[in-house]
Amino acid sequence: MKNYITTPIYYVNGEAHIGHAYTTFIADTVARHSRLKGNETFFLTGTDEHGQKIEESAKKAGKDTQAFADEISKTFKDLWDGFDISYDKFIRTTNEDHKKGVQKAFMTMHDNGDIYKGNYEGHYCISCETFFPETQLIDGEFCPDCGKPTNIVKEESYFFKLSAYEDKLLQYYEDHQDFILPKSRRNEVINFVKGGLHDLSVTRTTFEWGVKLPSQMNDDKHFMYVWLDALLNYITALGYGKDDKNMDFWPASIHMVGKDILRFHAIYWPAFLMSLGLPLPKHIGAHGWWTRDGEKMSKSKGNVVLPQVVADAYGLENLRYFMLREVPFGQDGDFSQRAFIDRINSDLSNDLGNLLNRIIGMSGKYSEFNIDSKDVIKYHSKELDAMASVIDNLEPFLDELRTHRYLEELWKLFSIGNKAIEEHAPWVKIKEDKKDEALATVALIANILAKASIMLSCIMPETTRKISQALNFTIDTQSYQKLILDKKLLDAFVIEKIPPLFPRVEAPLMEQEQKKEEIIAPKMQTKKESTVEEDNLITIDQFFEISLRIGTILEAEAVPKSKKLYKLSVDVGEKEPRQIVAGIREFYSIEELIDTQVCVVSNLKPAKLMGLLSEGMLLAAKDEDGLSLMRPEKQRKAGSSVG
Ligand code: ME8
Repeated sequence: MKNYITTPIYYVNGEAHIGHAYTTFIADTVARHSRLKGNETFFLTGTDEHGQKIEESAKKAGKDTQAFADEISKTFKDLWDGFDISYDKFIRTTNEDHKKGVQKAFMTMHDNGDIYKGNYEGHYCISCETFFPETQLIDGEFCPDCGKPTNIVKEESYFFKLSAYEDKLLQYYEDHQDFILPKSRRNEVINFVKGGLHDLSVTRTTFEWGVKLPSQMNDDKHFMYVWLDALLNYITALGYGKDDKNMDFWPASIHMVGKDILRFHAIYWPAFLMSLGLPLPKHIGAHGWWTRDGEKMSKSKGNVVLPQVVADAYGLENLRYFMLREVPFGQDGDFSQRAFIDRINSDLSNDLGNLLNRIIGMSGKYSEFNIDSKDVIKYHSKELDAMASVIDNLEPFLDELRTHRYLEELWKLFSIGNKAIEEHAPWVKIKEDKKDEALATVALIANILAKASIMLSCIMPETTRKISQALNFTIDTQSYQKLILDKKLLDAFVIEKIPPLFPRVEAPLMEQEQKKEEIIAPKMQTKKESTVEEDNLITIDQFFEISLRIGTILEAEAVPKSKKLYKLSVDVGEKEPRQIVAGIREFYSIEELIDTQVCVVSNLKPAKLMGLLSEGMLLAAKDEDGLSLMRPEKQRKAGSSVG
């Protein structure tokens, strides 16, 4: 069987964080397990390098766009290489082969009657590289996905006839119930399609950092919409548009993505593929968010946890285990060192590590490290049956990407082992002169560890390699066949003493985080039981991270082409007044603002609204009847702190 597994191609607008690592870890796990089973496997990852967002990030960094993309793309590749991610190809959308493939696809869709020229006017979010209808905007201005201001873009554009695919898509979801994983996300996609699909603008004339239209189109003004360009990477990586060399891996077994980009993968991408006459991927796996202290982690927010820093502190494979065990697939998870340390100490050190240490110790004492499975069936058929039933039921969890359940079930093997040691107490059997029975228990544990290691190898490849080395066997397709499928036992061997694999961790290891963790740890540990209200509490320190100041409005003018915005000049006690763009025009006249005081969030990252820099935000209360600015009851000096 051929399996094709992909990660999203990551934007090169910043370094990878643990959210990106999570997607990559799951995909790597699926790819490794597929190879273990003897399937021909192609695992793709890479970087998404076109579009306005990248162009602007490069400009901000004062770099040439291609040089900037090269630099950031390399940080992703280096990270995955250092993490031993088993990808077969790292694709970059600025590669010539990819661009040719995109042009071929565009031409094919065009020739099939799915692309036409028209005009587009809409609210565009550069950060998400997406248009949104006015009805979806927050306060008529802001992006419903990332909260940033949108810009009104009016331009000539080529459109893809997405609307023509509504019924076909709905039929496909109906016929393939497990197309979207977890299944709980199906309805969200189905409802979106049922709500009506608009044709999709697939070219832009407002930027040039993208793939040109095919020369046959004779239209130099237009560049491909970055999502059309990006999604096609999944086939150009296989040689589409060049030599089709690896197209026999198509359709993909799974596109692993975060829930933020499910719509692109479950709606747009299948429609593009239908237009190209290609089969659709078998599954789209959409996982949840990793948050940091309850907030979405993202490059643009700057609250990221860097995977290399965590891996250096706690170990790469501990991190893989933690991320895949801690969070039910599809749900959001919070990164907490406390929870991480608990997993290392209880699951890895106590359950798995101790079992290995115990049999190394016992076999050393009782049989000079010799282990022989010959009497295991005689004394431990109950445990062997229990073990077989756990293993028989394991793989469906991985097929559905439910890694937390997969690991939870896998850990039952260690419980079987620990219970057998307590029940059979080999040290008592030795004293009672029942050496065969004592050694059978030791051999049972060795077999449990061997089988568990094979099944755990996709998640902890290096750790399980060390265990298999101690147990004198190799984890590969043959041992998978023998010990897992054929349910055989290990041949007699001499166990190799190895140092403990999982030293206990007593305190947070990421220095700069220690203080913060101490404050948030109790909340994290009780998270599952706690109420929503408790989860929303913040500490006084967190409150004081926000700088609130009294500001005096010196000037106000309406922002052209906007019904809602004023450009204000506000004195917040600094040398120069600040420019603040505020969406209050419907509620206040200019006269009602000038020379009055307001409350300003003064340490907000500057942002652009309608192309104007805004260096702060005014506090206001809003309900269905209107909006009121928060003002000091009596005049205060400009710049006075509020709190
Ligand atoms: O969307 N938690 O690239 P991107 C969990 N180039 N996963 C997260 C995460 C978080 N906080 N933040 C990011 C793009 N991710 C496009 C994709 S594919 C044809 C084009 C992961 O760099 C998650 O997998 O913004 C998400 O879908 C992906 O990174 C987005 O990466």
